Amino acid sequence: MQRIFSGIQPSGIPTLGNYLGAIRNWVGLQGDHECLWCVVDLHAITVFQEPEALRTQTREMAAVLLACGIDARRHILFAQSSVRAHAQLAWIFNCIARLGWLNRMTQFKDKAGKDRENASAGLYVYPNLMAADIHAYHATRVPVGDDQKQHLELANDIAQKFNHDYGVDFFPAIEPLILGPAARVMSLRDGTRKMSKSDPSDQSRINLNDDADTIALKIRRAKTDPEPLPEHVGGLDGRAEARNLVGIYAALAGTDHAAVLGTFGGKGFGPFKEALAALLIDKLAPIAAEARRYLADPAGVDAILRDGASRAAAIADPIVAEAERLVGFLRP
Ligand code: AQP
Repeated sequence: MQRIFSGIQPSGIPTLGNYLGAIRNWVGLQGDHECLWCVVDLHAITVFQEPEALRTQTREMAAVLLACGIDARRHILFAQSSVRAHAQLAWIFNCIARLGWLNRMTQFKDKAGKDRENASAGLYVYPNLMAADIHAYHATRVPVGDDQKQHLELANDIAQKFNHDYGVDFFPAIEPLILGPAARVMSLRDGTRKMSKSDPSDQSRINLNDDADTIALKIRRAKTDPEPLPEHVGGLDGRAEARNLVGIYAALAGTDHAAVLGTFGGKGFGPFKEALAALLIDKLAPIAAEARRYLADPAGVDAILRDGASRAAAIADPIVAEAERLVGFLRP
């Protein structure tokens, strides 16, 4: 059985984008893989987080993952900072990765924006930590959104260089798993930007804990254009907001853009938005209710994370100890 590692940042409440691009696919992979699901708080602090908010968000993220169907008994759910091996291996990888490789990473350019000089050093070496997350477990498959493909290529380059420099065949190659029809969900306010949990505008996203009224209002206010929906998929070209809403409907209904346009094409956005809101509420309300049930017992969620961390460390510690031996650290 192949081992999977994937992570999600506790940098806010998880969104519909996180759900359709990642979490929903994770749940489906649990049947035939050995899975490690990680709330990546070390990654989250590459951008400043209020300490109390970070603690709360880490617990909330775990609760939402459990509510979505992540199975913490048969698999492992834990917070990244609780397993020291991630940071230990990341330092070694900081010394393996080349500046030229990191300079090509488009996510750093996107996230640092125009104010690069003021971005944290952690944001710059974020891909090295991500490589360590995966290689610390000798995981070979990583389900991610398509925006993360470049980071996985870098993780493979790091593994190859480590193996080459130390004359070993220690870190295996990893394979990205890009799943699902809605690989990229876009902002409700701007169809050219991805939906993000840290977007300053709450109206730009559906949060997995939004109640029915909030979902309905956000969809009603979602940006569109004055034309009716097209009857054919080609008519979505140049209409980023319409394409995004149709894509969300298709992903939630388990169908494709053409089938959605078969029903709603030629009509105005009004009835389509009403149907989309009803579908979202139908799919997301049970998740929000289940997450609330978990969060009513915060100590219970913390106990699940603690148990996950000790099982994760039992896998990662010997692998990272061997990497340290290969590098030449003396363990007197
Ligand atoms: N809009 C999206 N559409 C599809 N997939 C998405 N993912 C994130 N946003 C979308 C996928 O969710 C997984 C976890 O992401 P993350 O929390 O580690 O970081 P992120 O990609 O930076 O997500 P956010 O929501 O945009 O967080 P912030 O706002 O903190 O930067 C990944 O597999 C990602 O591809």
